[in-house]
Formats: sequence, structure tokens, C-alpha cells
Amino acid sequence: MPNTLDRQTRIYISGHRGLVGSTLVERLRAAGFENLLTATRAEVDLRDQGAVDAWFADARPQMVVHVAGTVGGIQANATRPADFMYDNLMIHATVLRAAWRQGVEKLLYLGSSCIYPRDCPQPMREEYLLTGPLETTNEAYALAKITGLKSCEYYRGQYGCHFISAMPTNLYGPRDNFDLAGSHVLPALIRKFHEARLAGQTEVSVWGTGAPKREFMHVDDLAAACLFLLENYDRCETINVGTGQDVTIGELADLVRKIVHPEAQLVFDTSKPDGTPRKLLDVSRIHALGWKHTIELHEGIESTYRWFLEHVDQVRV
Ligand code: GFB
Repeated sequence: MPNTLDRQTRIYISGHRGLVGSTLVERLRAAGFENLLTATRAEVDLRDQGAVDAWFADARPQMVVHVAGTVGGIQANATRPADFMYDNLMIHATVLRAAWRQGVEKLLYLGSSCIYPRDCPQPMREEYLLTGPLETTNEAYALAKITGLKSCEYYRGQYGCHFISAMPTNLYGPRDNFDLAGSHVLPALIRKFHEARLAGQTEVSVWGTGAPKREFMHVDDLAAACLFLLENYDRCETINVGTGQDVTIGELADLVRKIVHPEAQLVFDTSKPDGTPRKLLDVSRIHALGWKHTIELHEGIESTYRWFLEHVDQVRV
């Protein structure tokens, strides 16, 4: 029988304007949580410990879902490693410290499948973390995320904090970043095929060889998993959250092509990096607890494209 959190619990969701944070707020509200706490960057700079401490003392969250961070696709990661390292190191250090000082009852930290070693055996089990060198295109981000994830373990061990961490796979969905230079592959392809169709173009550029494999999960499924873990998980070991299925980038591009612009052809731009050859999560641990994703890739792309069409004037491009 699953546990149920008190719907009056004061839960802080950091990064509530991003893809994951905004979806979590929506999901928790729909589940009846009435005391959700959020703060914009103008209200509190999460890189500033003093500001974060002051905000925590004032807002008094009982639980935290920490999803804020500087994130982006392969190009943003590869070209801005100093920013990705600094922002993420600071953001994770300050929030965890403040949560400990404030006596937060539970904190959920999100890692990322890209922090496993580059040449990890597939599918990737939780215990493979820190067993080999990282992928160079996202090394800075991965190191900062690993530091945050290990910090959760350390606070747990040293101070008895109920800090847990989950490792989501590549995510997509409404309110994603559709900026072609900074985004992840799925929103980039939706936008590229859409714009090619409007312009009457029949060739769409796909970065790399198309051979790398990726696992994609709709962000609504991640939000559901976060609530499930808050209610049902309290262990030191991180836990993978994914679909357990992957596709090649070529197959993904073809799926998007069929949905958005069936007349188009894919043109692979091999001057752009492939990144990690494959990163498929082993999801047997979360399946054994009773959680499984519900949105398959095809329907998820269709609904994300519908959202894109309805919000094309407002999307982050
Ligand atoms: O989604 P993506 O940027 O991130 O790229 P990663 C995935 C794959 O899609 C790469 C290819 O092989 C890209 O070369 N790709 C093809 C494209 N066309 C495009 C395009 O138009 N835009 C983009 N962005 N890619 C990120 C990490 O790695 O994954 C981050 O760098 C983060 O740290 C994220 O963890 C989840 O999956 O390669």
C-alpha cells in the first residue's frame, strides 16, 4: 500500500520555471498539495549561500525537490563548461546546506543519466556511477551533478538527513527549451522540422551520425516518479528513472519527421558531435518498487508537438 504525504506539507520546488520544475508544480497541485513554495531568480540567487539561507529561514519548507540547475544540450554543455560547472556546483551546495540547516524533513535531488561513465555497460545500473571516465562534451555538468548527488549521501551519513536522489534519463515535453543552439535534441528536431515545413524546405539537418542511442522520457512521467519517490523511497542509493527503452538519433529524427513534416529528408551533419554512444538506464530497481512510465515516445512527441503549435509565439527559442 503506497504511503501518502500530507497534502498540507510545505514543499519547495527549486527551478520551477524550467521543464522539470514547472511540470512538478503542476503535478503536485493536481495531486492536492496546497503549500507549494517557489522562488524566482530575482527573489533568490541559488548560487548565493546567504540569500538561500535567508529564503529558507523565511519560507520554512518541510520538503524540497531540488531540480534547479544550469542545463542544456550537447552544444551548450560543450561550449560553456566553466558556467555549467560553477552554476551547478554552487546551486547544489547552497540548497543542500540550507536544507540541512533548516531541518528539512526530506529532499529529493535529481541527477542525470549523463553522469554515468561514457563507456558504461548497458543498460546502466545505479552502481556503475564513478566506475569510469566521463563523456567529454558534458564532463563539467556531470562532475557538478555527481558532487551534488554524493553530497546527499554525505548529509545523510553525517547528519541523518533524509536526502534521496534519482537519476532521470533524457527528458522532453511541454515548456522545454526550443533554442536551437542550447536545446536538447528532441525539441530541436521538433522546431527544425516545423520551420522546414513552413518554409517549404525538404531537407532537415540532424547533428552527428544519427547512430548514438538515447532513452527519452516524457517529463509528466518524471513528475509522477518524483511524487512516488517522495512518498515511497528513503534510501541512500540513487535510483534510475527511465523507460528502459532507447532509439537511435536517426530513428528519433524519423519519428519526428513523420509527425511534423513527412515530406522532409534527414541530412546528417557529421561536423557536429555525437556525444555518448549510448545511455540506457536499467530501471529494474524502480520497477520492483511498483513504478513504471506511462507515456510512450510516439504519443509523447505528438502531444509535445501539439503543445508547441499552441504556444509557438511564447516558446523559448
Ligand atoms: O539531446 P542532446 O543535445 O544531448 O543530443 P546528449 C543528443 C544527440 O542528438 C547527440 C544529436 O548525438 C546530438 O548530436 N542531435 C541531432 C542533436 N540533431 C540535434 C540537434 O539539432 N540538437 C541537439 N541538441 N542534438 C546531454 C548532455 O547530452 O544530455 C547534458 O550534454 C544533459 O549534460 C542531457 O545531461 C540530458 O544526450 O548528448
